[in-house]
Amino acid sequence: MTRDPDLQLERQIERIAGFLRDAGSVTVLTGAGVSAESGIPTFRDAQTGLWAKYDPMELATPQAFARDPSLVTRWYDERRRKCAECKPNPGHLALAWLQDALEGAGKGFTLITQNVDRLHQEAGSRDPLELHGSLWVWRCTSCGDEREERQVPFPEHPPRCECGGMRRPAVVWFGEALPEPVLAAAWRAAEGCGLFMSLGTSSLVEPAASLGRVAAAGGARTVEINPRETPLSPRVDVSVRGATGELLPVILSVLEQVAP
Ligand code: BV8
Ligand code: ZN
Repeated sequence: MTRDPDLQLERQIERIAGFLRDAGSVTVLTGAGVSAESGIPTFRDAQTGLWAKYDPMELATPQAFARDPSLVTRWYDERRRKCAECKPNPGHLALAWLQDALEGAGKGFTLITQNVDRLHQEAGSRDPLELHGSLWVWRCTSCGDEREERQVPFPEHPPRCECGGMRRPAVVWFGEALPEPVLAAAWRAAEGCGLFMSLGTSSLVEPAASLGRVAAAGGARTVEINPRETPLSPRVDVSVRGATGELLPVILSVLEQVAP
């Protein structure tokens, strides 16, 4: 194994491009790290300003909403305001290009995301599986009405439904079950793929964190891109230390050269 980090990185990139060329179907799981280069703080980044004294793990729960619906919806509204200023980065755009290239070649492609910012859709990705819902969709806790809300900020917290009920973000909170059909589709996409890529996720939140193991058990090649080591790192074929916004475009440019 070479000691030269640049040469090692170059070899890792070539291996991943080869996996992409050879795989009949590719499944990608993204986490908050993919949106980091768009300026959206990751879940584990220290909260800033007003929110510095709150732990996201505490606020992203049904108990927090029941206890203080105004505080929790103001936190989400602040995140919506932040997201509204942010644009997809080269990592998001590379994944949209990859989907076009693979589906254009008659191959399978599934994008599974833990992110709630919808930047993948804004970048052109089609039909991503949103395991944890979306910051932009809000559900009435009384009548269940659910709709996309793009007005930023809300006039009141919590925002209200026409029926007078409180609206909550249609995200999956800690302790809540993931939407069954979405989780089942993600599980199948992990089990049946030839290549699984875990991008920008700390691989700590379940059940999303199990998808890499499911893919490997199904015989897939496995790849991880993350500046830091995660619990998945020792278990994948290639774990690259780096930023997705930088590395994904490089990998795809190598793929374009090697693809038949
Ligand atoms: C459930 C929406 C059951 C809300 C989110 C088993 C063991 C232990 C605990 C559990 C378990 N099973 C379930 C649990 C409990 C819990 C859990 O997993 N806890 C963990 C913390 C131990 N899971 C749940 O509660 C789930 N529900 O299992 O329900 C059930 C079943 C039936 C009936 C009732 C209940 C629900 C989990 C979903 C929670 N909601 N989001 C919101 O966003 O406000 S999760 C939230 O945190 C995000 O969506 C995201 O998914 C997650 C954070 O993970 P990451 O995306 O990885 O982000 P993170 O900040 O952690 O890491 C960023 C990474 O990026 C880092 O590694 C960093 O190095 C890297 N990075 C930084 N810059 C870059 C980069 N990478 C690449 N490029 C860069 N430039
Ligand atoms: Zn209502």
